Amino acid sequence: MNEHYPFENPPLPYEYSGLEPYIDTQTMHLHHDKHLQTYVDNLNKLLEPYPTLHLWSLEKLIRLSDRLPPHIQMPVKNNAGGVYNHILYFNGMQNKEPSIPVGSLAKRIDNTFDSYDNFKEAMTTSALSVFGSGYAWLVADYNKRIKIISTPNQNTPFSFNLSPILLIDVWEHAYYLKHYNKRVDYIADWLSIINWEQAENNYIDCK
Ligand code: MN3
Repeated sequence: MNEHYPFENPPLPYEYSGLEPYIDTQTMHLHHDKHLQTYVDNLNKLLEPYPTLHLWSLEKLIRLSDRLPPHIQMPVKNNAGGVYNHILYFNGMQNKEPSIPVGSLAKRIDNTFDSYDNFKEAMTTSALSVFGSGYAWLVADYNKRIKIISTPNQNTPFSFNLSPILLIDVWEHAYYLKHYNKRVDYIADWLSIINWEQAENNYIDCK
């Protein structure tokens, strides 16, 4: 699923209420069923007239957006980014196990940030620094070195040749119903439900 056009909105990997009390059920309904669905629908509408693009993956559409017909470059990049980022974000959370780094990524976080607490602080600072809408990311370069970056709008780390490991959506729709304007509280809640097994898999898969 979602190898190429027509893209679909995959179901959440947990119940809508599965992240309570950190992220509320209503936010998850709106975020998945309305926001992500809109990106999926817009992307499919944009690609529909271009059969030659129907076998392109999401990642290829984002990475090679400058090879698309000029007038769809920006909207495809934005909407493909919206689909890619949200699926990664939803898959990157869980509320079943204690949320602590595992495997090779846990070691790398200790080496890079000295401690998990320092990592959390750096991630919080980055997520707070996003002006307006965007994301904070843990990413890896081609040497598997990791760092934290932030991006505006629906941009992705692919523009910098970096591979995503995990991300936090700091668009207000991700937290406003529960956390109001207190982004810092939402970040703390997100840090409690990171799916570190998934992050480790993403790290292992980094090219
Ligand atoms: Mn969002």
